Formats: sequence, C-alpha cells, structure tokens
Amino acid sequence: MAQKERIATVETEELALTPEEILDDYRLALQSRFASIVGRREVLSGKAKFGIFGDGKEIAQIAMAKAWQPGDFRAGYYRDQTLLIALGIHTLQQFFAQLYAHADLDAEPMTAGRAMNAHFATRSLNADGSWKDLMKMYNSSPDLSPTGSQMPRMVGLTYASRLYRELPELAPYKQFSRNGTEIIWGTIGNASCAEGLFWEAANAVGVLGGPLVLSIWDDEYGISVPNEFQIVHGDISAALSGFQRKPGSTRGYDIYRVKGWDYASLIQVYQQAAAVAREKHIPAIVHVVEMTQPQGHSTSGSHERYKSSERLEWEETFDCLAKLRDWILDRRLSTVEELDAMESETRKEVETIRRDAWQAYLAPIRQELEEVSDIIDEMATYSANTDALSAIQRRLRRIQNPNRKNIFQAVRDVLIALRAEENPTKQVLIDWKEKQEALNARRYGSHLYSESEARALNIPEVAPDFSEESPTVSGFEVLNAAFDAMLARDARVIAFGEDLGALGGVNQAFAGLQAKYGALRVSDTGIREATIIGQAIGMALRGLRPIAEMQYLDYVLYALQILSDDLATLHWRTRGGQKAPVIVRTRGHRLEGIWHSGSQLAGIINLVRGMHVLVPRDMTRAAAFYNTLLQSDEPGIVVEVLNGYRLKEQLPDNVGEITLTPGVPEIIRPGADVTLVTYGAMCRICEEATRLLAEVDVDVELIDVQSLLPFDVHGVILDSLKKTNHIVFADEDVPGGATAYMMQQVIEAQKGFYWLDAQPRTLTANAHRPAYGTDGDYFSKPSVESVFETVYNLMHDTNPQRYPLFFRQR
Ligand SMILES: Cc1ncc(C[n+]2csc(CCOP(=O)(O)OP(=O)(O)O)c2C)c(N)n1
Repeated sequence: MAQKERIATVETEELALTPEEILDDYRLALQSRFASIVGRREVLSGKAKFGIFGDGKEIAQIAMAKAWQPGDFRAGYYRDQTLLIALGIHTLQQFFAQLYAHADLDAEPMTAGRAMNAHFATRSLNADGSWKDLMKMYNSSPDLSPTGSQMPRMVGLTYASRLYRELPELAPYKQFSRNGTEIIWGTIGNASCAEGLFWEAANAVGVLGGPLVLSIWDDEYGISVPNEFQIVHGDISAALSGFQRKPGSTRGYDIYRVKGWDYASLIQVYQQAAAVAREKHIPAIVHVVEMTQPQGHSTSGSHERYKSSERLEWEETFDCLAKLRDWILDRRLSTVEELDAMESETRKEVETIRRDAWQAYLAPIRQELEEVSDIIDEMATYSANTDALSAIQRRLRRIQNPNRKNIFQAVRDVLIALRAEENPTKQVLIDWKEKQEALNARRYGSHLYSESEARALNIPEVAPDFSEESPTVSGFEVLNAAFDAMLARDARVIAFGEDLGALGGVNQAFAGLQAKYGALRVSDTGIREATIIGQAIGMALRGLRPIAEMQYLDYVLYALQILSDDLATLHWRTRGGQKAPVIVRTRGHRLEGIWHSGSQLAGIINLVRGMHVLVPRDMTRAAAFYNTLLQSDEPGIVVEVLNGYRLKEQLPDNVGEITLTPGVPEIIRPGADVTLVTYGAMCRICEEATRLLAEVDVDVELIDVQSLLPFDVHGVILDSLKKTNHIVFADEDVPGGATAYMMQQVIEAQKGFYWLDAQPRTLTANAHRPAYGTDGDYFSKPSVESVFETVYNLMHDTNPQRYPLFFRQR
C-alpha cells in the first residue's frame, strides 16, 4: 500500500504497545506541552528573549520517535522539541538552558547558547574534532531559522545512505553507516513548503532515491498567512501528487496523509514509511494535517489577531493532547482522576526543572557580579569618588536578572568615573575585564574555523617535484591527474555536479574518471546549485568527502544562501559539535558576457566567513589547494581561473601530494617601488603590466594573495609595503568589492597605513556587469593598460619629475 489516505482508528493491541507505554507517551507529551507553556511565560516575563515551541505537534513526534534507530539523522526545524525529548537526546533542563541562552556546553550541548531556542543539534565530534561513532547515536543535524533551509542538506544526508550501501569501498567506515540502513527524518512546516528550496530538494531526493522520511507539519498557517496563499490549492500533498512513486518503480515518493491528533494512525504510518525507506531506500512524505498551534506562532505575537474564533475553537477540540487523553479514556487505559493527577505532577516537575535550569544559568553570572562588586568595594576604600562607585554598585545590584552585559557596563562606568584617579585597585578591575573579555570571546566566538589538529592552516606545504620526465600539459590535465589521485587514495571522495559525470566537466578536469571510478564516485546532477551544496553538506556531515562543482562562479549565487546560512556557520553554531568539510569547486573571472565572467568575490567572502576561499592563479596551485582541503577538516571554495584550462603547465611528478597552505601570499615578482596585490586571473594581466612598467623605470613587487579567506596570515604584504611604501590592490570585482576587503586587511588590520607614502589605490572592474565581446570585456574590466596606468599614476603622484604623465590621469 503506497498511499494511506485515511487510516481507520485501530485498537491498541494492533499497536503492539502496553497501556503503560501509552501512558508514558501521554506523560511525555504533557511534559513537552508544559515546557512550551512555561517557556512562553519565561519570555513574556523577560527572562528569555524569544521563544518558539512545538506545542500542537507532540503526538506526531512521539509516534515518529518510535520508528527511529540509532544512526538515523534528523534535519528539521524549530517545532521538534518533543521528538528530541522522546529520543532522549534533549532533556527538559537543556530545553530551558537553550531558552535562556546558557552559553555553556555542559548546560546546553546543542549550540552552547549560540542559536536561539529550539535549534537542535547533536554532537558528532569529540572535543578534539574527531568523529564519534554516529551509529551509536540518534543524530540531529543543526537547525537554521531561515525557513526551508533544512531541505538542501536532506539531499546529502539521504544520498549518503545510498552511497554507504552501494559502494563496497565504503564498507570499512562503520562509524558512519550500517549498510545504508540509516533513515533521514526531515521535518518542515506547511508554509515553508512554498520555498524554492523545498521543491528543489524534494525533486532531487525523488531523482536520487534514498531513505528520507519527510514530515510536513501542517497547521494551515505560516505565521498569519493561511495555506491558500502558500500552496497551490492550499494542499501540499495534493500538489506533490506527481512525486508519487509509480507502481513497481523505486523512484519517487510514497506519500501519506495522516491527522496530527490521530495517535494510532501516526504510529502505523511512521512504522510503515520507515520500514520501506530503511529496507528499500524509497523515500516517503508524511503530510500531517489537522495540527494545531495552541500558543500561536511564537512569543512575538498572538494568533487571536488572525485566526477566527471558529478556528481557535476547532484547535482546542482537536488539540492532539486532548484527543489522546480522550482516546486513553475511551479505551479505559486510565481514569480521569489518574490523568488529572499525572497532569498536575508533570506540571510541577517541569516547573522544578525550569527553576534548576534558571539557577544554573544565573549562578556563574552572579558569581562574576560578586567578583566585580568586591573589586568595586575595595576600590572605594581608596577612592575620592565613593558616591559614584556606590551609585554604580546600587544600579548593578538592583538588576533582578543580571546578565554579563550589565556587569560590563558597570565596569565601564567605574573606569570612566575613576579615569583621573590613581587607585591601586584599578588595575585589578582592568585585569578582571580583560580576562572576562577573553573568556567571552571564546564563549561566543570560538570554532568559526576548525580548532583541531587537522585544520587547513596546519597542513604542511608540499612543493611540486619536477623532473626531466615531467610533461608539459594543458591546465585541465593537471587537475585531471590530481582528481584521479584523490579518488584513488580515498574512497570517501565523491565528486558531483552539472555535466561532471559522463562528460567529465565542462573543462574536462574529470574526463575519464567516471569510467574509472563508477557513476557513484563521479556523478552528474540536475541543475540545482543550492541542493548540490546541500548534497555536499549532508554527505560531509556523515563522514564523506564531497567535491561539489558549481559550473561557474556566477552561479554560486544560487547556492550562496545555503553556503552562508548553513555551511559557513555550521561548526561555529554547534560550538565545534559538527563539521562539514565540503570542497566547492568552481571557475570564474574570465569568459565572455554578463553571467560568465563575473568575479563576485566580495559578495562571497563576506557571506561565507567560516569557510576558506581560495583563488589560485593556475591549475597546479588549484590542485595543491584541493589536496590541502582534503587533508583538512574544513570547508572551502576553490575558484579556478576560467581561461587557464588550455594554458600549458608542467605536470608535477607528485601532483597527488602537493599542498599549499591557505593564507600565504606568493611574491610573483620582487620589486622596490610599488606593491601590486592581486589574485586569480588578474595575475597574468598584472605580470604583463609589470614588464611594461619596468621599461618605464617602475619596479613593481607583484603579490598573488592566493587565498582571500584566510588572508595573508603572516603579513607578507605588509613586509612588501614596508619596502615600497606604495600599494595598489587590483581585481575584477566591482569597485569597493574584494579590493576594499584586501585594503582593509593590509591598511587597517596589518596597520599598513604607517608605511604609506601615497594614497593606497584600488583597480577594479566597473560597477556594471561585464559587457559581451572582446571590447565589451576590455572596457568593463581591468586590462594590462589600466593596470599600467594605475600604477604609473601612483608613481607620478609621488615623483612627477621622474614619472611625467604621458596620458590623461584616470
Ligand atoms: C527565509 C525566511 N523567511 C521568513 C521567515 C520568518 N518566518 C519564520 S517562521 C515563518 C512561518 C513558517 O510557517 P510554517 O512553515 O508553516 O511553520 P510553522 O512555524 O507554522 O510550524 C516565517 C514566515 C524565516 N524565518 N525565514
């Protein structure tokens, strides 16, 4: 039976559950409901900032939890507290700790207070960044707030089960799979199904297959907007009917529709969907209708403003807890008195847990407050400003629920009040402040990048070896040899993208590799950039080493949201609890036309902090960066130079081993007069310009930054500037784009302004996109001539006698 339109009420015997187990389920649903109610109260009373809860969704999640097995993965959203509690991977105390933003991993192990409440994630990694045995755990990939953003990674999480089942070379990786029997449990709200990401991901899983069970929690609204404005005909499973699996086919979905208050049917549906998904790798969509939202969308508003009184009344009657209670009573599994007693006990229990969580949250803050208070007391004994100090003390002590910000404000006020006073205890306060600042920098900012031994900056550099036998080949052949070596060396390396499989990529770097390694190791995908990245994220979360290809840099924009919101923040927002070392391969800067020769690097680097962005100038360096990233445990983007595939390079004898450390610029040409900083395709243009500049007596030091994130970690560019005292930053991004970033790094962060004898310059493409054709390109982007003129102008400004202008100054 592929579709269960309506499942008739079944007797408890059919559920294979004892009355005790059913009553435990009811108790758990009550706990979760009371947690929502108490949580909302905590926000409204000012103890927490914001709350979003899973009330109205409890029973479906309890039913789902029964079908889970260790090794399974969740990719869901903020309504799923009951599922996590039912699985035993989230306690009520942790639920409240997260609500209070308790920034301590012991109290709040999911995000250490970094994500807002109801953003769930289990810890896949040990403290040293190494993998745990994911087969021994129930796993939850980390939630995001942007609606639908959990969808792209479902593609990869699900596909990973297929790969682990179908690729014999992955058999040794037992901590990641048990022959691909792991189900991916997706959840999404009805309204979020209007997002493009939902359709792209649902389609991709339909094409690829795999054990996804995707639940749609349908309470008929997206905040205040009803289904009729969200989904065609207002009915998501009807709209998805074309995704339904055809009889006898293994592609497409089994689609179920079940009521969110119908305990028995929910259990049956999840058992059935799970069995088929686990065994046959056939995905399922479970459209859970008639759900409610008793407290409204979140603590930010009240649903009485937009729901009719009939709807509110209906929600009360069809509340899943009320329905389960009636069901239990109908079957005489308990009595009214017993259930009432259970309710009041559970309510008290939740209150006690809440209080413990609050006290645990507050204790270290109070301790810090006491420390500051003691220091201020001591200061007062030596101070002429006792009035000011005691006013600050009083203000601080009056705060009922202090936070660290209040304490820091008081410290600042004290230091200002005593700014002109010699006070022996002042240094004690300054020391305290500095120590706490360092702790808070870690508390809120650690783990943006890997902190493990395997971080990319730790990978030792291996230079290319050349011998007399090293052939000179086209750039794409260097990459081809490098990818061949990676695929041969590591079974976890899986490459995919548009035209990557059969064709070997639009520039042939994977030519012949699908034939050699099979269609699962090197594969084609649909045209779906966001879910190509999602596919990579999901696979990497499960221990694989994906190389995901974006056909052109310009099309990375389709995937930028998911790169930015999910991949780049993932390690940081779990405080090192999860990692997704995805390698994104793309090519850019130089082809023809508006959408094939762009260089939107400022857009990218400023949105993907948490990833490496590498911009090698040739394919040997690109190969070295790929090898580095593969040895590391961090995600990165490598932008190959589009017009470099046919240029000749010598193939290193050790192309499979060469590595290049990110963040280390290379001086391409030493010089004394001016530092010219660039990267990627602009290196060749600048090289030619520097030759011409040398003819007119300008000695340029040309630097290839090679990596934008991280940027020049050892200050190579500053050392050059100290020598030349003149600097130009050049690239093909827009004015104020990545050149402005490089300038900020060198002039501000490296303090290059001390060494400047002239205004620093940037040379960029125009603000408009590159126009088509040779001349369109020439007059839109930097050229040898414009590099020459910019550098020469700078020298003219400094020394007009030596460098007279022979063209109009730009
Ligand atoms: C991309 C994005 N757009 C808008 C929002 C604001 N927002 C948060 S939840 C929500 C409604 C989601 O409704 P639904 O998917 O039905 O889930 P529910 O909250 O009802 O469970 C909206 C519009 C968001 N978080 N992300």
